[in-house]
Amino acid sequence: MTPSEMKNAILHHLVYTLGKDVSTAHIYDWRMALSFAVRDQIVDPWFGATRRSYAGKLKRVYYLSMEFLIGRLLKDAIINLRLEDAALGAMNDLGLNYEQILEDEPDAALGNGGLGRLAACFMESMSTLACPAMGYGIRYEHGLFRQRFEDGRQVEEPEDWLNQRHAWEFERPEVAIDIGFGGHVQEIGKRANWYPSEMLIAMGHDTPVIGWKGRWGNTLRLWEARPMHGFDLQRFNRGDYAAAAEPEALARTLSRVLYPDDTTEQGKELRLKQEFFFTAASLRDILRRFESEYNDLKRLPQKAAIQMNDTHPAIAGPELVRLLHDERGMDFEEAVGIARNTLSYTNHTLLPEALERWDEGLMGRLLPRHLQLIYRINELHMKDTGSRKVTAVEDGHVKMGELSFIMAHKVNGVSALHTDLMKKTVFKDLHEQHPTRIVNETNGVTPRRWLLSCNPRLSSLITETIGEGWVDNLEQLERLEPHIKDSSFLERFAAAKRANKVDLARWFADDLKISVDPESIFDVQIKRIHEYKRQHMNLLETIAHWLEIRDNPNAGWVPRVKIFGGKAAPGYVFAKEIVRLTNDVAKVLNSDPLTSRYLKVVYPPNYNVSLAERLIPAADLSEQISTAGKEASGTGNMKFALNGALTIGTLDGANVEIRDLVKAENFFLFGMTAEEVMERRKDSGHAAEAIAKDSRLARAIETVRSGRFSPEEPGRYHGIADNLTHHDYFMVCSDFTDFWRAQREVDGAFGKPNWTCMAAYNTARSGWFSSDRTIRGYMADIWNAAPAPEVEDA
Ligand code: DL6
Repeated sequence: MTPSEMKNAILHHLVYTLGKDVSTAHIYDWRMALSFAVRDQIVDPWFGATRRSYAGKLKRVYYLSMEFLIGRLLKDAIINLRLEDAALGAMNDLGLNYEQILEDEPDAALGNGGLGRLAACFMESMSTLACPAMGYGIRYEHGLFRQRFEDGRQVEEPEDWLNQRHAWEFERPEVAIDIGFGGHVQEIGKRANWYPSEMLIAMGHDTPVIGWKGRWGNTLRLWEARPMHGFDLQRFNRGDYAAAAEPEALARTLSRVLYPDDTTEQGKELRLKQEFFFTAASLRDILRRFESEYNDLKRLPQKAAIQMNDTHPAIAGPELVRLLHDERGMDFEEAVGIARNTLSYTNHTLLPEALERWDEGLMGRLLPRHLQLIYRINELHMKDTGSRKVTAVEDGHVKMGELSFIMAHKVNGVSALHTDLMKKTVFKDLHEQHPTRIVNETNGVTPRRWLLSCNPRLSSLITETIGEGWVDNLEQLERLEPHIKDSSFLERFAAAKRANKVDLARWFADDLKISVDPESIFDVQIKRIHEYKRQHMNLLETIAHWLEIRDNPNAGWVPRVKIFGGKAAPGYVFAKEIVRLTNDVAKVLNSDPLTSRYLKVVYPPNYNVSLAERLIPAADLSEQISTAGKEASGTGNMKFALNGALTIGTLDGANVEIRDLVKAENFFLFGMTAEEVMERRKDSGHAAEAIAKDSRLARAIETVRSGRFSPEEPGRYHGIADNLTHHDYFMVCSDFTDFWRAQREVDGAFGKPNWTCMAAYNTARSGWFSSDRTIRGYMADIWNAAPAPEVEDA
């Protein structure tokens, strides 16, 4: 497409789709017009892919996920369709600011963090690899809350991405599926009819996901909850307006809000309903499609692979059995076998509090037939394995991890270490019973968004050096290695990083009113706020560092900007205290005339995908400092390494594999291993002992306790200080001394010529972390799916 063709398409949509005239158009109108013009280019390859899937009778992958953290889509589509020149040219011609238009798009924040972002990367990779696939999730009216700081405290506000029309989706009113809850079951022999007492409709909205060079396009189908019987006119005519609208409001509640990644009990019933709602709708849609092509349900596993992204869609097991057994008359054991061969399950966490368990009473009330089937699935499992242990139901709870395991033919972890720990801990017994079921698929990230799109300076340098094959074959980055000896390459590598830092510094100055020196180390920790991720350890080290600079301000300190980003779950009190402490520390340090030249803290609010795209290309140092054994994989760690940041990290999650690949000398390792953590935890005095041994740590904790960062409320952080001193489950104190050592090693290395070499090695050796590689692994090891043959560039 030429710039002038693009311009005409934009003007056409401005007038005929948006009903606006050039003289009255707002930035929103221009953004929508550009989006529609780009979307037009997606439709043909997207239709083509669907047609080829049907014509070739290709096996399809169905990715069921409660979360798809997709972020903005406009730039992604432009990049994948290679329309940058056309779009930029058209915008220039129209006298518009391209960057500003891209920035106008709201982030689709339909996820909490890693799990949801992984699902989004996978969707893009499946399209790039021409793997026929469909993503299924919920079209939340409000995605993850918007974070604001008030007096340093996190304030949550509703996120309203759908206030404006969503340019990328196609409404599918004809894809409307009845979903029931509650009611009673009438057993007929071993089968049963379920008569739900509450009904609503799941309506589909399709977003095309276009792969690299537009070779293939898959669909992300998100379900919206609609009432079965809308508005009650009789009640309305009687003047009871609120009651008239009630059924509609109740039904819509189901797809209204994304559950924050929370530990509270409230609202659990709604969450279980959400889980069943989207899973049941997706399964019915999948079976409908299958039955439109084939008439033998035994072939389902050959033609469909259904991936359960975590346990949120775990009800897929019993629901698929119900559809096959109760509704289609298949023998129960055969139905279980077919369901299992079709389903597979990804585990994303070993944290006990994050493993879902549903109260049997609640499950029986909402899904009476499913509970009966869960008991039968359990019995069958006991019979088949000769075990006397009831696995999926315990202490009045249905354990969704175990249920998923039993109903899946493959269960995967998301990094080598995590998979290994899964076998030894949460699924130890099940692993012994099914030794080949657990496999590893280390996570990955899409290089299109996480390098090509977010870091144009580094991308151009890479393409000029080794050609553009790396974009869909990331392991080609290895070809950069010989150039790391070349001083002009290194200069350009360093210049790209520096320019990214200058851009970020400008943004900090303009948007946050904080000035930072781009010559400083940009040290970044961005992720959900959680004790196991140990933002508070990072803060303690910052405080200790600050105190030391104050003691001796002229000791030639290496300047640093500590950058934090992340949201705390609204019900997670300790995490919210960490948020507040970060802001309070920033306030004190940034205004300290003795030290602020050397140390600043920046915490931009509302961390999201777009902010990550801004921060990662400018980072020198990536903080991956979780307590070993707790971070299943991490994917931020991969994005940073790919963009030439060095990692300071523990041997946790995928850090282990990153360090192996980028080599130990290009990684700042510290801390205990997962085994050492487990061993040390046995000593109840571990924290006190560590504090007694390290005066820096003791002083930093005492400074927090003293109220230095909260003079208006000196006791504000006693909770944090006490927790660290007496409890410290996540081993902040025991790892602190080594963390300090590693940070000083960073100071020593930064600014030396070798730093750029180390950074460039990180980029050159991160090719393995492409989500294309991960998806190839799923296709081969789990889905038994093949790419569509002979796809061509659009
Ligand atoms: O697998 C994606 C991502 C991992 O990289 C993170 O290490 C892990 O914490 C995250 N898990 C979740 C929530 N899990 N649950 N439930 O986001 O998954």
